Amino acid sequence: MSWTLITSLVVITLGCADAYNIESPNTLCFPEHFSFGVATAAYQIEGAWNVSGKGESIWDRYTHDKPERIFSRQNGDVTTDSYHLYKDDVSMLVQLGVQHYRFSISWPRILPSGLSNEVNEDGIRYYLELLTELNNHGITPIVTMYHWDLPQALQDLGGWTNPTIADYFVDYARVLFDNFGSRAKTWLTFNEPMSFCHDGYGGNDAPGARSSGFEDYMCAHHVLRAHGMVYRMYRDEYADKIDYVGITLDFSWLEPATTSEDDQKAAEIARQFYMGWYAHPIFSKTGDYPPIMRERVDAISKLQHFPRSRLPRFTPEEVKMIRGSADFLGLNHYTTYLISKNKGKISLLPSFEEDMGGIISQKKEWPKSNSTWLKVVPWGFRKSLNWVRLEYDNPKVFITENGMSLERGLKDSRRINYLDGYLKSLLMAMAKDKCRVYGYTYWSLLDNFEWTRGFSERFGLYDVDYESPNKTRTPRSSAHYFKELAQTRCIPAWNYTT
Ligand code: GBH
Repeated sequence: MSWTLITSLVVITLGCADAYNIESPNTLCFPEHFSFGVATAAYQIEGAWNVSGKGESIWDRYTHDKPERIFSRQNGDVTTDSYHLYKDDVSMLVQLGVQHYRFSISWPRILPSGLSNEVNEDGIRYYLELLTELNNHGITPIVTMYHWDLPQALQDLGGWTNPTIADYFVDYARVLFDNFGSRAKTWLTFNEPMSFCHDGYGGNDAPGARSSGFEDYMCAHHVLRAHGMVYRMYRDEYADKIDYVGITLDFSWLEPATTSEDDQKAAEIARQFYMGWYAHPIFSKTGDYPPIMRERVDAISKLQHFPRSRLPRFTPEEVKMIRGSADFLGLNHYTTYLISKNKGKISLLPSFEEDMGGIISQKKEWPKSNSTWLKVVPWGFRKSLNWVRLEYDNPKVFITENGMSLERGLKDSRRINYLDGYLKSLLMAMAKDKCRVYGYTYWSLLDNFEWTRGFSERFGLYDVDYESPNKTRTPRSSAHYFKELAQTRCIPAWNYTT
């Protein structure tokens, strides 16, 4: 069978809706063309941080220079070694019987200095081989261009706070479309700008700038410009080659802590700050930042004696360029938080949290995972999806991450329980509320390097033995559960107590 024929058979369908089968609790089924898959990211699984011409990324630099900021001084130098073992990964995908695989490309593996004048042929070879392997097995690739591993050379110029980075990102995207466009038809520009702008430039992730309410706003601004520019470039030059370009945003549900009007208002403002910051410019009818964010950051900047707002302004042309610049919304959803109104006085120090004006917490009774921030709250998924539906006129949504960490062990009934709850919540949002969701992606295929939390948190359907020379991967109970889900598209009736 020819290449193009194979890809057209397995292509992700963002176009048609099927009837649901949710009448009997024993047959909770997703539509026929709904796509199930799993996700990973380059820095978290590849290892091979300095081989065959790869450049240094900000996560290489950060984990090497500031090991005290990482759990147990660990790093991603080797991790699951998927650079060498990607064929093992693909055979696990085949075992699972998934329809798609979401992975990311390491920018410095392709362009060691970040710039497109020097392309690392070994980087091109690696991802071409991975894509060929996926295509040979009929697994649709969903490729993230940027999952946090910026070339260090670009960070030396200010990284995402430097306006010119948007041009370099467009150059990088062009190299990707030219080299991989014939084999990868669905692309995501960014993974969770909220995380890498707020936690990277405003906090403790690489580059660790800890400049909340200032550098995170600059980062978001240029990420949004870069995203819009890549989308327009694809529509102008690659529309015949590439099918879909979207962006992945992270949206935890934000529930008012009490029924008081203050807390209800604070929760809605928080949703606008956490989700609207990135989603409003792209998915709303009017474009630009959410009006409430503009209003609050402008006013608080003034109180703090800044001559201009800490939240940058788009030109009218930029508003137009960014508005509507996505074929679908990639949604990462893990957990839920409570919001209460912050009644304290505004300080003179810039901070995103004060600008947002809410205090974040979680209920003690919510079941725990092995990550401090992740509690099991399935109903928050349906609420998040409905908020997106109402706020942005029911956009096409693809779940690009959802999952849970546990301690080591192969019998992970608590993970199966998490999946059961969140999948039912998702199915209700689709079947009853008519949210337009086309696929679901579990994070993650296998245990991997969890950023500042090192290897201490395990999200995998497959366990990884980091001590063994070939990083042995072993399926957990949840892998068997997921296989049944992916193959039947119905939520398995599983015995959770075993
Ligand atoms: C995802 O982010 C990432 O896309 C993925 O790479 C990662 O492996 C996965 O989560 C699991 O962690 O440490 O208390 O400051 C999910 C959203 C936002 C969750 C930042 C952790 C930091 C909380 N993340 N958050 S804290």
